[in-house]
Amino acid sequence: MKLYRTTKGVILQSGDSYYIFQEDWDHLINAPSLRLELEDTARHAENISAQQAQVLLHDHLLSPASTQEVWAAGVTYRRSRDARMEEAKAAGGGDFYDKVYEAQRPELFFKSSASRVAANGEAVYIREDSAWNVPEPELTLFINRAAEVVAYTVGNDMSSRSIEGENPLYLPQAKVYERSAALGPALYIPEQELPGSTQIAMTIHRQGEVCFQEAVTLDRMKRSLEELADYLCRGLEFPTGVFLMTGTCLVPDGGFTLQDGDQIDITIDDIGTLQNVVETYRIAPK
Ligand code: DO4
Ligand code: MG
Repeated sequence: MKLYRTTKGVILQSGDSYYIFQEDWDHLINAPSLRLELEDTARHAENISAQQAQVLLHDHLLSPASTQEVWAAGVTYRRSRDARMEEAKAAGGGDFYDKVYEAQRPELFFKSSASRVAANGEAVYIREDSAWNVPEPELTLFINRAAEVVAYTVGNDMSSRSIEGENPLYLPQAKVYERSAALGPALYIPEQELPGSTQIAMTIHRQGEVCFQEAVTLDRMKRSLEELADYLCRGLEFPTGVFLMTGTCLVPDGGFTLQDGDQIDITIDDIGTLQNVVETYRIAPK
């Protein structure tokens, strides 16, 4: 089952059927038995055609984060560790990434408030003061107020590698800025846990040509999803739940940096495709 937040109401997709209904999003996604709740909703809500649903989703889709904070895990895949050790070597920060990859406690950092998140189809930003910018395609968990992982979405943890590489203490500036997080298009509520064979794929188009394309499976992650959720909820409560990006394994080579107009497509099996176009964020002069 998939849930979409739109300006016209909540859209539920169950198999090939679509339903629309009015309900408070935060209340709904924190329901104690979300799948059962949605099965019940499907029996009473207004049925709409796939074509009507596509029009609503095209014109009125919002990000799945209405009030929820977005957090992120780092260095959960070997590829991310290696790339970051390389970029931070000159600054003397390389060892920290290796240590956190091996440590019991994962790296977790605050990524975005809900109001800064880009929805599917909206622009994601790169910073004007950053020379090296990359997208990070990440399976993203929705953890409800009771600290249970109940749904998944596609996430993009946009990052400045030049700022992070200069000094790991600059991580918040490399990671947290306007529209540096994208989520969507839907919340996927599966019957069972996601299999390790779940594929995360990213394609970047520049002026109509593919300039990056790679894919990886979830079983390459060093940590379990539950472990990440558990650490996040050890010292924090989230009254309306929280989104947690789970780290990247797809890191473009050193010569690659995003440009204005690049189109980023991130697809995760069964969950969907998150598509955003890149823009440089310029603060208007005061
Ligand atoms: O340690 C810096 C961030 C790592 C990260 O965002 C990732 O591995 O996905
Ligand atoms: Mg990341």
